[in-house]
Amino acid sequence: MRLRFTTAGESHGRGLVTVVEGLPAGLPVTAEWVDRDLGRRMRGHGRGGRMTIEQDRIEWISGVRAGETLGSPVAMLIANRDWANWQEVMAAEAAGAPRERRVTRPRPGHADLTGVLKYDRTDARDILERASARETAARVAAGALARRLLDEFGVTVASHVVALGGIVAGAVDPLDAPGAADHSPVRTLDPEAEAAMVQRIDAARAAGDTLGGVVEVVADGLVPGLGSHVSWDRKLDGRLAGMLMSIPAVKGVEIGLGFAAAARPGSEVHDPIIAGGGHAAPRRGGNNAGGLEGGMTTGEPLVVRIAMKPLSTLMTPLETVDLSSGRSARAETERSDVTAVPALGVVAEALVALVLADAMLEKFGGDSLTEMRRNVDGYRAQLAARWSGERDAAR
Ligand code: EPS
Repeated sequence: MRLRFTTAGESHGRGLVTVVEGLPAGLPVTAEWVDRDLGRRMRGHGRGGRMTIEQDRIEWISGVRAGETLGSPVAMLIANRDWANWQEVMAAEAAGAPRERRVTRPRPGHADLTGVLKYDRTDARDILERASARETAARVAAGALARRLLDEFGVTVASHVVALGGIVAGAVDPLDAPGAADHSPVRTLDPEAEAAMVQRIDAARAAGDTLGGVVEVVADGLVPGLGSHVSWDRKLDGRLAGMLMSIPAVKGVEIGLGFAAAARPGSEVHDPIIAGGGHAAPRRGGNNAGGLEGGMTTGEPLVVRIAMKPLSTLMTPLETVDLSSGRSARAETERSDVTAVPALGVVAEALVALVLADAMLEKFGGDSLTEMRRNVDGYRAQLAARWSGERDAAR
């Protein structure tokens, strides 16, 4: 792995920290660029009260000077504004003081119960503070830097909601409407479905319930050959699926036609390769593969769908056990969202950008952006030469 990142921070602690290592030197970056994605993650109909408290933005800690990366680890801090209300509860050192706001009624579906068993805790807050999807803000900050690198090479990553609470949006190619999803309260591109999704969220809120859904991420402008067929851990399909499955509440990932391909004969699945004739590169007669063949990008748009289960904090709580008495109880009703599916798209974009930037760095290396650009240009020229016949002539 060339581009590594790690995050630290509890949901109601002082803040979230992100460290990104492996970016080339000389990449122009601004806090505004990162904050734009942080802002996009916070929006969406169905979000809870926390998003009215926070104004997520980063503070550079290291790795950037005069607006450019140095090639050293980039560290960023996102302060939690809510920390002001939680300082006593979340204090690192509270000698002898009784713990406040203990959570002893674990929420089915959350990390609460298994976490307290595994980490030998009596207060599930010790688990939920880190299991909270608040951590995804730190990943979005890392992803914004990856997106900045991809942007230098004309690669774009976008997303839209294709299903929410069982309402399915009509098929739209997000590449035809760049940025349009950000104008929808549920980040969908189908206005009819949008109205129905908003209604369903309102009904779920009234019922104290939560909703899941499906988002699609599309990356365009990729060179063919990112990832590799040669070893399992270099296959891009697996790297994308693993990364996306690590998002809280995500239960499924599909690439291209995904599960639907399993029901079709091969003749209706594989995208024909159509000769360009003469000096033109061949083109593909479709993109059921979702831009990946043999664990490598084909150069067609990368299309990934991600399914999220409904959030596990229900305001009409489910049955659980009280850890302090061992008796049956109703689960904790910690503040939460009705749905975070619109935000999921922004988080998934960030993680797809991180995987793609890592694959770009693996193929094109480079300590500096200049060096990386030279390598990318060289590869592009090599590919172009193949179809022009120059390469064969030179052999
Ligand atoms: C989130 C912040 C959290 C939750 C949500 C995601 O803030 P708080 O717990 O203070 O309300 O709104 O977390 C969950 C849904 C969860 O299950 O953990 C955020 O910043 O995205």
